[in-house]
Amino acid sequence: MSERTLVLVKPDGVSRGLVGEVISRIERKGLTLAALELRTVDRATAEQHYAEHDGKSFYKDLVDFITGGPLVAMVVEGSRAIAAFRQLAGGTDPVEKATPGTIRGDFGLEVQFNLVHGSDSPESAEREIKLWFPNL
Ligand code: RTP
Ligand code: MG
Repeated sequence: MSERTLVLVKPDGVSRGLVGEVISRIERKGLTLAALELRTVDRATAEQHYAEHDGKSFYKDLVDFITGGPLVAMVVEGSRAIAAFRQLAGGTDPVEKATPGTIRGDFGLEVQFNLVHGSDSPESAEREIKLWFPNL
């Protein structure tokens, strides 16, 4: 059964020229693109996207960072797409958690600059796809 997930190449991934690398890994895994757009996100959208982290110590830095430059938002589709992309991304901390062979493990050093986002559950995916691609 096919599933959809919301993937972001965050501003650090875009500025480092890793958009093609991320898309290539998604495609090689066997997942497909249902939507894709380069955009600079406004504060309200970023705050809704990361609402679960409101109040945490890193929340303001996270919203500042995600709104600080263009990012690539996409809807990725395929069998078990949510878990499959989280596997490609690797753990949140690129050094402590992500292993080599994952996007964060191969290209990241700092938890704030961990290059990509992927929805973490079917409920998150539905909410995030509605937020980023309301017409899809
Ligand atoms: P994401 O939502 O961006 O895909 O990342 P995630 O599920 O792996 O991690 P999550 O817990 O949802 O955290 C969201 C983002 O907040 C930043 N963060 N900073 N201790 C910290 O400074 C800290 N913890 C989390 C990361 O950029 C993380 O991706
Ligand atoms: Mg998350």
